Amino acid sequence: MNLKKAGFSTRAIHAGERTEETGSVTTPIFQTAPFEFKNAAHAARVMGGKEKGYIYSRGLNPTTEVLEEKIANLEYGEAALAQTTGMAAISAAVFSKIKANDHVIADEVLYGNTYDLFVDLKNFGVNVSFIDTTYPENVENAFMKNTKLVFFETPANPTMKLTDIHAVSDIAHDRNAEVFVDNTFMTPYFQQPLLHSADVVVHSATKYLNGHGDTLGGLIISNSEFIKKARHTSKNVGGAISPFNSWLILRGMKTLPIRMDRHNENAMAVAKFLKMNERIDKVIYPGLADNPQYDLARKQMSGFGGMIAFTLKEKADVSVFLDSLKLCTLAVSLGETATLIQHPATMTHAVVPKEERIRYGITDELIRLSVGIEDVSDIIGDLEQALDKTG
Ligand code: LCS
Repeated sequence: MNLKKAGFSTRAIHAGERTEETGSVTTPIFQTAPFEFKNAAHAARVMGGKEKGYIYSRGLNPTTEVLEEKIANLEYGEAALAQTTGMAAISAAVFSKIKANDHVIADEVLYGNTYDLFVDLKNFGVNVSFIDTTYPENVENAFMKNTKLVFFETPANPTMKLTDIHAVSDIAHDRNAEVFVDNTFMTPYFQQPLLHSADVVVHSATKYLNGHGDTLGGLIISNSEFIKKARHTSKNVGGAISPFNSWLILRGMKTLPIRMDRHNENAMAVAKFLKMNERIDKVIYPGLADNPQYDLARKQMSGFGGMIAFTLKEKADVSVFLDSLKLCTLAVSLGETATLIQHPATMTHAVVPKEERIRYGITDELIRLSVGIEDVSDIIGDLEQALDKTG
């Protein structure tokens, strides 16, 4: 069957899968570090890149390769590289693109460690401007002669603001720079940045792609030439994922479409509930029709996902509310079956200096909710009883 033309769910299950050698119905876990060469001449051909072959799992592993082929298919890329964490994927992608004396434009709202990575780049002679990429004109104005890369998340962690992938890609390409998009929150089920002209997509596969909160993982998707460079970087930096973790993510990805539909449906109901509650000031969910970026959401996303940001009216209510929850789990991470809730200012974004994070909208009153796939009445019931304890 031509999987390129098959529907998303069929591709999520079958793309890349390689079972023909043994008849195994699921992809086996090749839990090995090295691979045996047939003979010295074979070793010379494989080591010299004249023949494809497995050498050592830091570079290529058959189980991980299936994961790479599956995500490349789903994101409409030519190739992909799997890494041990989302941060390993982001750093391998960035290190494969930029060098000393380059300039990078990054959105000011990024997952805390991604932000911190870009701050640290100055130690390597790379100049980074943090701006609000929500407004494409800001990106245009931030360009310098040596700008090589524009990096953003859409929706952004944790404020849920969106960036117009197509508009920013057009601006960057006119100026000889590339656009990297972190697609963790949407997954390829709801958003395919490469189809909106982005050059590279990165993921924390720890989140929705794996979906069960039991492994870390990261992915880079792009054209074959870029992935070749990234694989070279990864071999030197050493970010290879373990075959077992690749297998867990592969297993998770097979149910991605049905999980995402449920996350989306539950989050919409929860966002509508939160909007009506008097203890709450603002609810930011791209699927709410009065969200200022609703039109952009509809243009570049086919669903709105499971992530919601909201602010309580009173800062003092934050800890009372969080401590009163019984079903929603107080934990970082996101995108798993269970509903997770956290306080960005003291948790995921504690590394961002206070003044900056407040300027970016990561205030002390902001709460981030990763709506799970439990019965939505139970999620809402738990939020309601905890909100009732505040004030
Ligand atoms: N990109 C985004 C958008 C993320 O949310 C995260 C992690 C990463 C990249 C890094 O991925 P990792 O290395 O953890 O696989 N976000 C987390 C969060 O919001 N809470 O804990 C981790």
